[in-house]
Amino acid sequence: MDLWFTEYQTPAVGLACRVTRTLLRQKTAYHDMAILETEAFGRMLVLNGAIQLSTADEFVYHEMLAHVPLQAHGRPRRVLVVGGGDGGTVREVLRHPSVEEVVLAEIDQEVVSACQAYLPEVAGGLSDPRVTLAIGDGVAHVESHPGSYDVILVDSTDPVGPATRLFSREFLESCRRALRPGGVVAAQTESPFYHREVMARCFSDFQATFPVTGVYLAPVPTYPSGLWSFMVGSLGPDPSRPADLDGLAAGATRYYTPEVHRAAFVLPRFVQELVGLVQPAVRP
Ligand code: AG3
Repeated sequence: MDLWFTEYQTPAVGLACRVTRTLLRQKTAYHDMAILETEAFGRMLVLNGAIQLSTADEFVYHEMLAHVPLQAHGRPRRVLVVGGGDGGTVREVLRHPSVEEVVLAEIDQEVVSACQAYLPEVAGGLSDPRVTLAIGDGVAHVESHPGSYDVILVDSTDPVGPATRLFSREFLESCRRALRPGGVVAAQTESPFYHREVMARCFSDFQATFPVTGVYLAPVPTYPSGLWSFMVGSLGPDPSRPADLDGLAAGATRYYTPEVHRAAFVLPRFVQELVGLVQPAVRP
């Protein structure tokens, strides 16, 4: 039988993958969830039709969401992950020797359980003694923890449904208040090809909220357009520079290196224009 899953990334574009096994299909309170085995990308977590990760390329996304802000901070001890119920971001955070506690504020317990069952290489870190699971509303968690975290990582789904509030200026404000001095916030902020308005609005919100901000990019083949963006807001450290400390063991990562960290902030002209870092050029 020839089974295919297609994510419709726009009404006119889809990414179609041949499915060798459907491991799970479940309706939760928040998501229509599937875990699929695909021929091209390994296992995949799909929520409401959108690919959240594949075991072939999740390392790029999770390493870049976690290590850029953690390395910029230098000595993170308490870290919050909002969303990210698959555990991939937490797994990367745990690689930092200075980290003492990671809190995962995820709204959907069923996503956590499914990933623990079917994606152990992604979710395995969730049983680490340094990890606390806070199942519930991430916005409420951030609001009720002022001055608590060195680094906050927003590992959300697309800005539709439950995740919409994670893309609001009020939420960023609460994140700033939840930071300790010198703290850093990073968020996944969609594709510069398909989500220009989201990126433009998000970056102006970051700039209005944090004294130091940055935008960086990484390739994620299974996400819409394959080019993904992240934004970072800092109360002190320059986010584009890894602190001069030997935080990560050499060889612990497959995508992230200090050189990749700095290079990821070098933006193509059209991305600089769309987030307002340069004036749009007048082109013939
Ligand atoms: N969160 C970002 C997924 C966005 C992908 N969008 C899409 N496929 N339409 C990923 C969660 C992984 N921890």
